[in-house]
Formats: sequence, structure tokens, C-alpha cells
Amino acid sequence: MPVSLRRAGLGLGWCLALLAVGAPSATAGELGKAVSVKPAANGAKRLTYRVGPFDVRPGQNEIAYNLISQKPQVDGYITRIRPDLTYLNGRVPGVDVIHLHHGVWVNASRKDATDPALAERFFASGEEKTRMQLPKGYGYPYKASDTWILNHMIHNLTPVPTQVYMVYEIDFIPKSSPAARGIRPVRPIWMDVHNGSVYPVFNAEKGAGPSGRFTFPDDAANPYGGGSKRNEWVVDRPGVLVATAGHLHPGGLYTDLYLRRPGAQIHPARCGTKASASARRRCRREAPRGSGDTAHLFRSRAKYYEPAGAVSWDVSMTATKPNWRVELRKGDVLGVKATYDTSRASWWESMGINPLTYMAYGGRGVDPFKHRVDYKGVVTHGHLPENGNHGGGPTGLPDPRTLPDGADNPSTLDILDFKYQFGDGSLGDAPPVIHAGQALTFRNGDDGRSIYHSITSCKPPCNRSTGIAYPIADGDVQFESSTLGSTSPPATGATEWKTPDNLSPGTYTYFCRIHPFMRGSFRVKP
Ligand SMILES: [Cu+2]
Repeated sequence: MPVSLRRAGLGLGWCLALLAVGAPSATAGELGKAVSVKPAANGAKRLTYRVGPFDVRPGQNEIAYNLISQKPQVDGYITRIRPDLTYLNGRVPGVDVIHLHHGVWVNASRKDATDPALAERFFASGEEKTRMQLPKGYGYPYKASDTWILNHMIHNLTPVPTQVYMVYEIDFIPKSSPAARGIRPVRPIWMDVHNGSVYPVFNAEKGAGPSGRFTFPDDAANPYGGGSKRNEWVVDRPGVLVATAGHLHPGGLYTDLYLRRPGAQIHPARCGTKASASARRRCRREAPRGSGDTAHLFRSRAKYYEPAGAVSWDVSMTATKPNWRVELRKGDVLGVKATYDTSRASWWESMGINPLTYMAYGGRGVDPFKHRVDYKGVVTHGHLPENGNHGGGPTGLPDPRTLPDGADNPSTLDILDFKYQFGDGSLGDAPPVIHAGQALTFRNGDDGRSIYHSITSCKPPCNRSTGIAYPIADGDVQFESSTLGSTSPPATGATEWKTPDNLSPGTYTYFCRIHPFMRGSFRVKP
């Protein structure tokens, strides 16, 4: 093991799965196992690498690590990265079938800027497949001797095994190339509302926050359990931010990046003195944003292509425009927040990260206390065809509310082979019955090391077709088991859960967030 587990971004107590790396066809020379090479902008080469194939077991949703040798063989600069996931035949799986839950590309030869106990996290993506694109003239400095590790979580939403490749396209400028002259190196500045956590998630519960919007950490009761803030970083040397983009889960609306400068004040706009109305408008438009000693730097918005709104992965995040430059001073505090729409549903185990934040040294930045920098961004991609199955169509399955009573007060309800033992919705089973004041105990009877399940309330009838936007955690009465499984995180370590014992009489419907085709119901009687 060439790197310490901690430096690879692993927490203590983790079982490491360093799987064998696949052996693609040997390509000699500087491109290092690239499966395709094309010319790209600004003198770069577009290199496509793939890692795997990975066996994706039925229902799996686990985190694994691979040393990756699929990378350039010479020193240079990376200017753009596009992530993807494909079957062995190159086809991209539907997002309702296989998720790229996340991939984090880690350089174990350097320390991470915002958590030096970790290796450097230089690129990451979730299912929305955000692309990294540095502005012209900047590059992530790459050494052929760097040790790369891919931390990935591939999620099979079905009971069907398959095989996939992790694919990444890199725009690369070799150091020896004339195009490398004058390129300014950037350092990745990972900003995360739960920075340093192996599984950095929080819950945005239905109805939480003012006016159906929940911002973490501001609206959370005790966001860091009494510990120190994890969403801020003290700038360790002067520099210039040159790019940022956020990462959210479905339900996410935007991340905000801000800068606090102790002792500074946002300059008030004195636009009333300008000669013409248009000059005054322009002056107001260009005035710095923020308040007191805190400047607003950028809002990375989730642009949903999803027809049902902010409920699926059919989304693209906005990134900063190529001319965004923000001056950072040593001692400034950079921070990130994330806002979710809680008006329709709960969003369990959500993230709020600006993983694609990059800082350069030297060059000129704009002082965000004097001038506006938080201009609108640009999406990193459009609608992706793998997000075509939205779900929510008719299935012919019965409405559980209309079914007769099922099993009477079962002591436990096993989840086995992707089915709920009583009241399974996909089979049209009658709901088991408990009485007011009682609770129903669910037990994950599948292999809890890799097959996790949840019991998550959804609005009845919750019997429509499964897709990226259906079902969602929109029950009028909210209950949630968290992820039941023995490997924590991402599971909680518990394999059993009891329903609340104070539910009013009625028929309740639920689904599994990990395998949304799994549906169930139970009934509470007086
Ligand atoms: Cu499940």
C-alpha cells in the first residue's frame, strides 16, 4: 500500500477494497493507456481513460477505492475533465438503473488544501456528471510520478448484476509542448459543508427551513454536533480563485460560496452621483454583493431539465464564467452553504459541496469587497440522454389504501431478496396491520454489507412506475429508517428499524431510496 489510508481520504475503521485495476490495451508513450486521443482546445490533447470493468453486484451501493494507472505518462497540465460511466459496450446506463453515486479523483502524492490530513481531492462528480473546465491559461499541474486513487461509489438500483467502466476524459497539455508555456498552475480547494467527513451528508427534511427552503448549515439545529464548523477554510496564502462549481443531490437548488475578511466592509455603491440613468444602473449592477465583512462570491445553481422540477438527477450545475477572478488574502475565510427545496419532499443523505474550486497564485484578482464578482454562471452540460426515464406512469398495481387488511400485527417484517415480507407493493400485497400505539419492526435480511435498504415514506398510492423522478420522499406523514446495512457509512450500521409508534390510523406507503422499485405499505388501526 503506497499511501496511508488516511491520506487516501479514508476514515478510520474502514475496510479497504483496493480492487485489481483492469488492464486496457497497452499504449506506449506519453498518453498512458488512453483508449482514445483527440485534439482539444488551446493545444491540449483530449485523452479518454477508463477504469474497470467493475462488477456491479445486485443492489450494491458501496464505496470502494482503486489505485489508477490510467493517466498520462509525462508531466503537464490538466485543463478539463469529463466523467462518465459506461457498460462494456460503451453504452451509458440509464440513471434509473446504475448511478455513478460519486467518483472522487485523489492525488495521493499531495496534501489536500482544505483538509491536509487527506490526499489532494482534485476532481469529483456525482450522478449529474458535472464537468471541470479551467479558464484558458490555467491548468492543474500533473506529474507522471503522482499516485492517483479513485474513490468511487457505484450504485445498482436493480437486483440485476452488471459490469461497468468508470470513464474520464482529460484535456492534457504536456509540459514539453509549446502550449504549456505561460500556463499558471492551480491548486484544488475542496469546499464542503461537511469537509473531511468520509460520507459528507445531511438531511433536508420536508417542511424544514423558512418558506420551503433549507440551507445547511444555517437552518440546521446543531449542524456540527457541537464540533468546529466544517464548511469554512482559512486561506493559507494569498492567491486568486479562478473557477468554482457546486455539487448537490436531487432537491438541491444552489450552493453559495462566500468570503469573510476580518475587519473588511462591503463598499457601499455610491451610484446616485453618476451622471446618466444608464451609468447609475451600471454602477448598481457592478456593486459588490454581500454584507458587513462577508462578500458573496458565486451561486452555483442547479438547472433542472427534469419536467417535474427539482426532484431528480436530470440537472446540470452552473460553474463560474471563464473571466471570474477573485482575490484571496491570507487569513480570509472561504465558506460554502447549500440550499434545498423542502416544500415537496425530504431529501435524505444530501450533499453540499463545491468540489471544483481552484486557486492560482500570482496574477490579478478582483477584490470582492469593492467590486461585484458573483455574476451568473453557465451550466457545464445540457440534458443527458441517460436521464430519459422519469417514471410516474401507470402500472396497474393496486392502490394499497383500497386493499383488504393483510397480516395482523407481524412482530417483524423482513426485507429479503428486494421484497418486503408483508405488504410488498410490487406484488400488490395487502398491507399488514398494527394498532395505534404499536410499531412495526423492519429488518434488512439481505446481505447488509453491500445491499442496503430504506423505509422512506411516500405519498399514497406510491404505486406508479419507477424512474429518476418517482417515487420521492413526499409522504404527508414523514418517516425514514435511514440506510439499513452493516457497512457504515454509507449505511448506519443498523439493520433493524421500528416505525414511529404514534402514527394515526390510516394506510401508509413507503419505498426504498436505494432501490426505488421496492414499495410497500402498512395500515394502522385504532
Ligand atoms: Cu432497497
